[in-house]
Amino acid sequence: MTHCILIGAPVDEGQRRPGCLMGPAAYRVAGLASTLAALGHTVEDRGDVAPAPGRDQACANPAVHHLPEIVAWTEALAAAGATAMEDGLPIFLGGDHALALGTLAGVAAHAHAAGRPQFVLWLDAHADFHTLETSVSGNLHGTPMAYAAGRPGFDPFPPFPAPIPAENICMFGIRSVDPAELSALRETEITVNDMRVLDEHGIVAPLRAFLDRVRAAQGLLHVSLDVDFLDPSLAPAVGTTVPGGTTFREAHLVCELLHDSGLMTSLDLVELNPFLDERGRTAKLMVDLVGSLMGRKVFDRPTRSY
Ligand code: 4U7
Ligand code: MN
Ligand code: MN
Ligand code: MN
Repeated sequence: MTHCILIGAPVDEGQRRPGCLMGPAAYRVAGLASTLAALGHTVEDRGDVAPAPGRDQACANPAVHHLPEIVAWTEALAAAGATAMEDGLPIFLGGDHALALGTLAGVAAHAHAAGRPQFVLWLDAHADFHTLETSVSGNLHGTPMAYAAGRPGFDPFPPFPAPIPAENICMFGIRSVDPAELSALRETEITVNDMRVLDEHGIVAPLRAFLDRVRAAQGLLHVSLDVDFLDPSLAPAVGTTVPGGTTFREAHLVCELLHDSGLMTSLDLVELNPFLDERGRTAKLMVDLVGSLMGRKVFDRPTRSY
């Protein structure tokens, strides 16, 4: 039994297609709390985080937009995240992926204070490894992983509390990386399991290898699940569709293996844009994936399985 803490993060300013701000409401309507309760967990909904008003921020890259708002979100979500880590398992309901600038800062600060290494599992079509200088779109939802890894170029933001070592970061589902991200990633030891890796080796062996490392280090594990990790044919409610994403079963299997590992300590659900959904199917799929993450299964193992 886990104490699940729902934290709404209706961030919409990290990209240019309005609608992600409706994400927390859509997860609530799709039955996230009752799904968790039915699995035997306790659920505390802390409502939506409200950021302070943005302060003017200087930025050399003219493409970057809504920087004051995203800095304010980062501060508010880092505080909410670090507090929630004391009390249970925070589940951040996005909101676009810029919210992870704050959630990663919050969980990393908590891990640092607790003397535990922080790990990150990044489930996304994109690496989100831009700095404020390299972003071409200027959309800050493309930057959180770079901030958390301690890349320079985030001066307007609070200094990242305890940058996450590259060896502790693992990405799955990657299939759209910009040139500046690629050259930066090549300089790091971040594990990038792109779709080619998953096609060739399947999802199980690379995921187990990473989870074994988390366990051996007694690490805390933040999972950041971007809707576009899934193939857009399954999950249409997203602004940045990229073909060739994970299948229904691949996504559930990742969640099931994560549950069996018992290692996940915090979770982001990001990039859901309910305005683009088809009768709530993407919201419902995301809630079902959280069900798998939190222990739903057909048979309780160990049973005779085959
Ligand atoms: B998401 C992009 F150019 N790299 O920087 C950019 F391809 O949170 C996309 O993963 C970023 O959905 C996608 O704008 C951010 C683009
Ligand atoms: Mn993302
Ligand atoms: Mn993405
Ligand atoms: Mn997106």
